[in-house]
Amino acid sequence: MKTVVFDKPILTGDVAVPGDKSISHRAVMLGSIAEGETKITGFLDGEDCLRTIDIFRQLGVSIEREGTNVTVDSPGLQGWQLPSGDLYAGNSGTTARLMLGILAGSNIESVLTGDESLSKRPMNRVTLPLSTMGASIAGGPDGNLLPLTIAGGHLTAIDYKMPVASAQVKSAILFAGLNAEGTTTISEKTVSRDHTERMLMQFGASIQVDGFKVSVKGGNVLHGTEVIVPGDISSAAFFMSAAAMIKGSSVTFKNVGLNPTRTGILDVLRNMGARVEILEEKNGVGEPFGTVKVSYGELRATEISGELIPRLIDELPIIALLATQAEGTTVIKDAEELRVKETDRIAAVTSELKKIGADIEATDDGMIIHGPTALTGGTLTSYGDHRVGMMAAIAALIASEPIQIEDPECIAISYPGFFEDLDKLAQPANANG
Ligand code: SPQ
Repeated sequence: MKTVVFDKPILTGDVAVPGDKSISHRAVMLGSIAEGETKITGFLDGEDCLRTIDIFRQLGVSIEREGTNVTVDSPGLQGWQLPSGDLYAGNSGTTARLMLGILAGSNIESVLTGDESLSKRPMNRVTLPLSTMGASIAGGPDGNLLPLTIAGGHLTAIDYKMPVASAQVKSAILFAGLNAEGTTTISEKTVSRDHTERMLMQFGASIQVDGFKVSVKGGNVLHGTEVIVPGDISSAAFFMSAAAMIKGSSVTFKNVGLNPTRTGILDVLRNMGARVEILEEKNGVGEPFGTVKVSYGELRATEISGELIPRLIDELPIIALLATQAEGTTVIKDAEELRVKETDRIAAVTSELKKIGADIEATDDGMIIHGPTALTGGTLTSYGDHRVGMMAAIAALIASEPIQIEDPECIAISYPGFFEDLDKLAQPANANG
């Protein structure tokens, strides 16, 4: 249990949030699939990404890590060794789903497991298309739940139309496609985060992106390279939202990822009336990044739906809190995917914000929030979900009484150092001049 009492009225200054979780996972995965050395800088040393490293070490890949610098030295996927035990993905959906695609095309037989939350999350969105490619995956009801046994073997390319907008499904099939006979093509209805596509190009895969379609040719050997991981905009979103809500606040985010498939939060902050300035934008190798300043503005309600949803899916818990401080009714819809995250985020966010006085209701595919409302204090649970835990901590900044957070440790899944950065940014009002 952690009690958060906000006794400094504004947030101001600079912060460099930790490395992007999605990009960190993929860098270790592709570094391990590729032959030779991959050097990663800015790696996220959060719990989820450490589970990905552990799995590849068990498969015989040499991975050395000094803080956020990681060196992967791999014989390539065909040279991996049989693991001596189960491969444990912990709480990480990305690790589990992407590993299924990778292992399906290897020559390894292994068992993939996860923690209690991950063992309830659906895997058949990945195991069904992989089975069509010829993958042998057994376990759970119809291959839907961990633990799953994967016997790697010969795969055949498919042409797959994605029923859900999911970067994890897309990435799992692309990874399987690397080792399949023929060219695998995936069509999305709405573009989801494209880090896998960008990184496959960096590692020398034969990949083509054409609007909503991605194709990868099987059989090419990948070679190790250098990956620079920018700061995670999904982590920055918590302090961006705090700065937008607290009068007098202004925070500058350095080296933060600005991939357009992830910047929906900036569009929402602008639409709601916060001040958002891109001070610098660079096109790094593979991923754009830059410096962003977010300052307080008088907030108004907005609607968040359709193609915007995949561009900010993980930011919806903090956006719901933001909406409690906006004038009018904010509607979030088309976000039923929130129900199958680390927890049911529609139910969790609604129940926790209601406890402290928010006027919020859950719908099947989103939330409706009437604002502005003054928030009181109380005990909030994270449900073991890092994004709900951080939302609770930011709620404490605007609540009239202290907020206790049950199970705050889960925040280290994506943002180790979250409370230290919060302490650094919190200032007495006169610090802003
Ligand atoms: O890895 P995990 O547990 O699935 O993490 C989450 C998160 O909030 O950190 C979702 F719970 O992020 C997903 C994200 O929602 C990470 C991700 C990726 O790296 O590919 C894609 C999104 O999931 P999906 O199901 O839409 O593909």
